[in-house]
This record gives sequence, C-alpha cells and structure tokens, in this order.
Amino acid sequence: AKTINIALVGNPNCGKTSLFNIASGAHEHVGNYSGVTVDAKKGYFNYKGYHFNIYDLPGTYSLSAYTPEEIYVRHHLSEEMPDVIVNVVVASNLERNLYLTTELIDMDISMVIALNMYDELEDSGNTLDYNTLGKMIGVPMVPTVSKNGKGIDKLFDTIINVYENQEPTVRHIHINHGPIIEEGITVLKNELKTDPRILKHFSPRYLAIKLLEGDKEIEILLHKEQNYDKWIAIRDKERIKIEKTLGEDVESAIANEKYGFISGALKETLTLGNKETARTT
Ligand code: GDP
Ligand code: MG
Ligand code: K
Repeated sequence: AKTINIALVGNPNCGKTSLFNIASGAHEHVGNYSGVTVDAKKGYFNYKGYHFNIYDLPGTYSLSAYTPEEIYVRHHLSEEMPDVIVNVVVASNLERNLYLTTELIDMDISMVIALNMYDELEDSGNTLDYNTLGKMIGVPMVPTVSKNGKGIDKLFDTIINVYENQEPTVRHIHINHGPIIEEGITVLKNELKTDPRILKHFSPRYLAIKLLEGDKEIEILLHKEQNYDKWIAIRDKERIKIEKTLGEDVESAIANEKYGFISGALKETLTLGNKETARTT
C-alpha cells in the first residue's frame, strides 16, 4: 500500500483531536511522541488501499515563532514534510481561522481544508459557497463534523486525490500582499532561490516573507549560509521602503494584507442569514 503522511494543523479548539480520533479509530495504535512543552499525537490507519500516518499537532493561530506551539508546528512541517496538510478550520469563524491558512499557502505544501463544525455554520443560518472559496484560494474544502464523523470519508477521498494530483481545485496561488510588499518578497525570493540547500524545507516565498517580518528563528536557520549578510542587507532595505511607503511596521502590514484578502474572499462567498429567525423556527 502507498503511505500518505498527513498533519492536522489548525487553531486551538477547532476539532483536530476529534478528527484524529475518528480517523485513527479506537483499534489503531496511537502514541504520544511529543516533548514536554506541547501536546501532539501520531496514529495510523488504512483506507481504500492507502496507509495513512496522521499527526495531531498542537493548535496555533499563526506560523511565526512566538510560542512553543508555533515553533513545534513549523518544525514538524519543515522537517517531517507531510505529503498533505489537513488544515482544520471552524466553518463559522473563517475570518480568524483562515489567517493560518494564508501562511500555509505561503509555505506551498499540498493541502486540504476540513471545514469543521459545519453543523454550527448550518445552525447559524449562514451559507458558505465553499466550492468557490476553495477555488479562490486554490485549496479544496470539505465540510466536516468531526464530533460525529460526518464528511470524514469525503475528506480522505480528497486527501487521496490531492496526493495523486487528481484534484482540480488545487492551484498554486499566492496571496497578493500589494505592490510594495510583493516587490520586497520578489527581490528577496530571487536571491534565496540561488541557494538550493535552504529550499529543501521551506519555499523561497515563505522564507522571503518571514525574513521581511524579522522572524528570528528563520534568521538563525539561514545564518550559516554564505550569502546571509547580503540577504539581510537587502531585507533591511526593503523593510525601510515598506515602512516608509505604508506608514506601519512590516509585520502589521503583511498581516493586514492577509486579513484584507480573507475578508474580500468571504464577501464573495459567505451569505449571512437571519440568526434570530433560524433559532425560533
Ligand atoms: P482541538 O483543540 O482542535 O483538538 O479540538 P477538539 O477536538 O478537542 O474539539 C474541541 C471541542 O469542539 C470539543 O468539545 C469537541 O467535542 C467540539 N467539536 C469538535 N468537532 C466538532 C464539530 O464538528 N461540531 C461541533 N459542534 N463541535 C465539535
Ligand atoms: Mg487537540
Ligand atoms: K463547540
């Protein structure tokens, strides 16, 4: 059987562990393999002739390096290099949950979104055109209720399709951060691209964005490279340009562009119902 390594990535309390438990089942082997600081589990199961290794990773709101959870998740993604990421999001709280998604898109790893707690979205009376949203972000979205297993087969069918490059929704898009930031990303990316050694674990675009943001972990990772001083000089120049032009620090500017992209996409795909009516009928 072919083996597919998958990692569950999402905010705290989005239903990752519920999904993990349903998928790996009570009969399969589950082991804690994490260190002391964060909670993570690995499980195994077989489905449609595939052998899945599934990692339940700690909950995170972003992929920076400010908390042990963020560092752990990023380290897992860059070192274990899962075949497919399952980004678990709360369907009724996409504005917030999709921020992490935009960072995963920057990393350019194959991905499926589990639109979890879909029952709560339906109860709210709101409707989401998730097929269109999935096409807009280039990532297939599957509604799930990981509390009871609804949608889980469809989720794993989609993971298999993504793994086999047979999923039409998949597109390698990038989030547009506006002309000034994109220029900085492009200049840095083109420099980083000439050093294949560092691109084994991270996409050049992700490294460029994180360098612009001043990510200390990424700086430490790149520090021993021959061209490091040159990259940092270019980075500093681009940072000053961005801060002067946009009038805010680079990290905020990048975050604002990401939130702008999300709210634009949701404006086109999320229709608010009348919650009060939905409750009383
Ligand atoms: P984690 O922190 O991402 O691992 O989230 P958990 O799996 O621990 O779930 C957090 C809470 O959400 C638990 O109380 C679950 O029972 C509940 N939950 C998980 N999935 C769903 C779902 O699809 N719908 C609803 N309504 N609740 C869910
Ligand atoms: Mg959990
Ligand atoms: K809940």
